[in-house]
Amino acid sequence: MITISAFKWVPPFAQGLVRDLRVRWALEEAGLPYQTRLIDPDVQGSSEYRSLQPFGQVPVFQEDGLTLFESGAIVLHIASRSEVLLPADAAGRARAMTWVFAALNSMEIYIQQLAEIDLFNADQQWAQLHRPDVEKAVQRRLQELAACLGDREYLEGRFTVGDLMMTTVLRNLRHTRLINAVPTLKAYQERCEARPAFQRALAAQMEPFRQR
Ligand SMILES: N[C@@H](CCC(=O)N[C@@H](CS)C(=O)NCC(=O)O)C(=O)O
Repeated sequence: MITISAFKWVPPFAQGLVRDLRVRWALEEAGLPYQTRLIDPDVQGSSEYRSLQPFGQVPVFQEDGLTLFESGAIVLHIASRSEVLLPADAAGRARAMTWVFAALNSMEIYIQQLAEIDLFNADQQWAQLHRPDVEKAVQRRLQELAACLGDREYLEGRFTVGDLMMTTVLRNLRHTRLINAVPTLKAYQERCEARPAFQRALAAQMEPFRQR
């Protein structure tokens, strides 16, 4: 049985954003059952957990003696087992994987900077000075992504793991109006998040938070 790690609890601003969401979503799309290991800060700091995830973060993926960390690597590993996530043809697979890296390397690095400023450092002077430039960089990337998407439903025409990763990255802007300002992306994100597999993944992440 696949086991993934996730947090027992996170503050409301992070609920629905924690990176086990993308792994849960991939597992749901692939139809692979899984169980969760819910952890807290004590476990995060333990040598046992660090031996699975060197940085003490979630998610960790475990199955039959294989342990993986880094949500991108985990999601690609899951995707390799499902044509829902990765097309059968080699070129299609390569293009879908390219979008996973684009989401993580060309979008998330900017979006994460904005989230760090707004959610963790809003009262710091350096953050206030830096924010306009970071917001501009995010806006530029969003416009470029929207231009590339054009009037297609998904980045490769059909849904792939690239859309899954891109959607989870775009969600980190939910505290802003930046996605709303780009109607193509707003519709794209809504389309991806309407997938039943996403809804199941989100409900599963939120479940333990509600119990507290
Ligand atoms: N690059 C890693 C980042 C993982 C990550 O940032 N996880 C966050 C939750 S979304 C975490 O565990 N934060 C707690 C910490 O860093 O101590 C991945 O994609 O798996």
